[in-house]
Amino acid sequence: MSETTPVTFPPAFLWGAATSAYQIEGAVREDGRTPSIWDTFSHTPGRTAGGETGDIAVDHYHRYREDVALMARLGLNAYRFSVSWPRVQPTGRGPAVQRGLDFYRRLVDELLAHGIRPAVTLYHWDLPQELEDAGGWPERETAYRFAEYAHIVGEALGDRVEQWITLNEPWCSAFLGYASGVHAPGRTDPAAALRAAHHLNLAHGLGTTALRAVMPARNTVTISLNSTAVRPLSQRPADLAAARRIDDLANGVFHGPLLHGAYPESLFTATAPLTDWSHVRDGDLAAVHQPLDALGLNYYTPSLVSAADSDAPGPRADGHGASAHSPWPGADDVAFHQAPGERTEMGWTIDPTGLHELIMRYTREAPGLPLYITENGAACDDKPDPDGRVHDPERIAYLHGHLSAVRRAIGDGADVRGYYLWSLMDNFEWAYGYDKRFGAVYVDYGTLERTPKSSARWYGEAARTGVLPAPGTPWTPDTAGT
Ligand code: GBH
Repeated sequence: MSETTPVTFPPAFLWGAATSAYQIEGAVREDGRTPSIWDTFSHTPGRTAGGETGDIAVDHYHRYREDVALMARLGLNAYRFSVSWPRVQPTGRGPAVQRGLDFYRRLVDELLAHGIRPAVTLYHWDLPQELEDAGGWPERETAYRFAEYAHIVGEALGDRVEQWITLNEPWCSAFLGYASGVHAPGRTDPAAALRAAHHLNLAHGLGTTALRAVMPARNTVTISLNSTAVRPLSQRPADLAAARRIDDLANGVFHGPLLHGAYPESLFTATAPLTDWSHVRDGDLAAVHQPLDALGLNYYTPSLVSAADSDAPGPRADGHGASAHSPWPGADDVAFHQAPGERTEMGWTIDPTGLHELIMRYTREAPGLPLYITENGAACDDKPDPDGRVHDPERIAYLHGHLSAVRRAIGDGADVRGYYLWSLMDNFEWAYGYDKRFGAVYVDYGTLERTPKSSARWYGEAARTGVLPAPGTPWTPDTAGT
């Protein structure tokens, strides 16, 4: 496709935006909600930038009608949100709190009334604190509790929501939560993180079975993975081996059981000093290996790795974020490098070829399975102009590049059915607090007023027409519309 050919998508393509409960809802003590691990973590000094929390976030719990109306005005036809587990089951066990469920019933009704298709994520990192106190994801019991919770939400919303996602990015839950500790619950125990990864896989499998038992057969169940495009720094055998190690820990640990019913042998070998994997019981892999209706992919940036002894030049990034502890159990001899190219405000290199590469990998590994890009987007240095408008040409360029990569993959035979921009609006960016803005809609954190950025108008135009507008005019400052 040449630069000037219009980039056109199939008519049924879903043009969505994504959010998650703790990042937007606020109202953390209302209607029976109890603390999740993210409430505890964000209220622990030193855990998040500036000690920021999701106590108020962007107050979506009270402003959901306004937010849905805004999505409809922009022209989106899909919305991915998550349900807060401690709103529905405050202790992580037992009967549901109806007031908690009612919020999501109202939200779904509002979306459907505006012609927006809801996609529900059951778990976007906010484990009820009581379940963490009982051991959290390293304990098998948590997977059974998740299945019960899935049953409750499936029963309540299954008649109106067709698209279901069990877990968001189990890699982050397991390895950022329990190994590097930069995410809640902030533990730094690599063996526990590997157990957590298995119990998250098990939770997905048991949760899928529970959902299907209570929902109409037309509904679809999937999982959103932050699969990683892992690139070796060079073709040296040591660097290729390092890339394979990270591929197992980033991708194989989930793709293996989910798509093929087995963990990679090489993962067992590499982690043998940490665990004998005896927490994987007979029958678990069959439980995890449910036929999926689709696959969800969240993509931001590729990873560039080498053997730690590599003498290659160039700046280094350790891939550990703010922690001295690695999120990669058993891979202390692997070095992470900054991939070349422009970066977003997160410091993540912008590289749409990684998205194309992962879509084509899924197409090979899971033939026939429809794919959704369940998150993709960029943090930019957004500031309102004196006239109050917010212009974000960098985000438009990012979206144009990545949506073009999606379109290219469709041309190459991939069955991508939709795209959810991360994120609908600026929100609580976990350990980074409110400083990193991922929204297509700007939020003034003083007034909580919402203002669509130029990228929101650009994306809305793409959603309404099915064609990517050129990234330049009329989206540039002087000519952009309202
Ligand atoms: C997603 O996580 C989350 O689902 C969403 O809630 C969040 O707001 C959004 O992305 C933006 O962060 O860590 O330097 O080695 C994405 C988490 C980002 C983790 C990329 C791995 C690799 C770069 N992933 N990261 S680095």
